[in-house]
Amino acid sequence: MDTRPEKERPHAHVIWGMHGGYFLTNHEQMVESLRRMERFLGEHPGLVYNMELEAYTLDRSGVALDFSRAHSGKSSVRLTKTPATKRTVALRQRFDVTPGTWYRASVRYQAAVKQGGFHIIFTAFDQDGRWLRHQDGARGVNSTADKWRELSVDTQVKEDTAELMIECLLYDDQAEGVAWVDDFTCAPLEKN
Ligand SMILES: [Ca+2]
Repeated sequence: MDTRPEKERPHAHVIWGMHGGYFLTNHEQMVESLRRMERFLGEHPGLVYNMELEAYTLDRSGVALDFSRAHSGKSSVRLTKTPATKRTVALRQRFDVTPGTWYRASVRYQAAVKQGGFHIIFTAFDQDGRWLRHQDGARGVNSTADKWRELSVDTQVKEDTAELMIECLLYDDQAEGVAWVDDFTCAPLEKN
């Protein structure tokens, strides 16, 4: 992840990694990565990616680039979800952390959600990669009326924690609607 101070960072974007997580990167790399992902998924139609978290399956078909809406650059990422048992649609990234450190995550979003909600949330894992807990999170509004809004949340790493995951998602599995996300960032806070 990009650990430079926020004022030194370019606008951040997300790309899908081989392990199913999302990385922060620049616009060009995100576009290229999503095109590769679309090709790959097109060639492997039966492939299903299982997340260990709450036994939820990440529904990759719900994630797409949208060049019709952008907070920065030329596009945003569109998350689309219909009610489906134990399936979720999310952008997420896991990263190593040091206990005591504060992190701030922020995302610009638009939402048109009929049921459930658009959330940003941190999840903690121990040194063996085991799920510990959800911790700080925030919920967006369900209708932004085509305007960009910001959602942000701070969290401090607890003593038992070796990794954090940050994600924005449509939750819960019965959620229905669309959210557009852009400039999704996560970085240590200056007060560390
Ligand atoms: Ca963008």
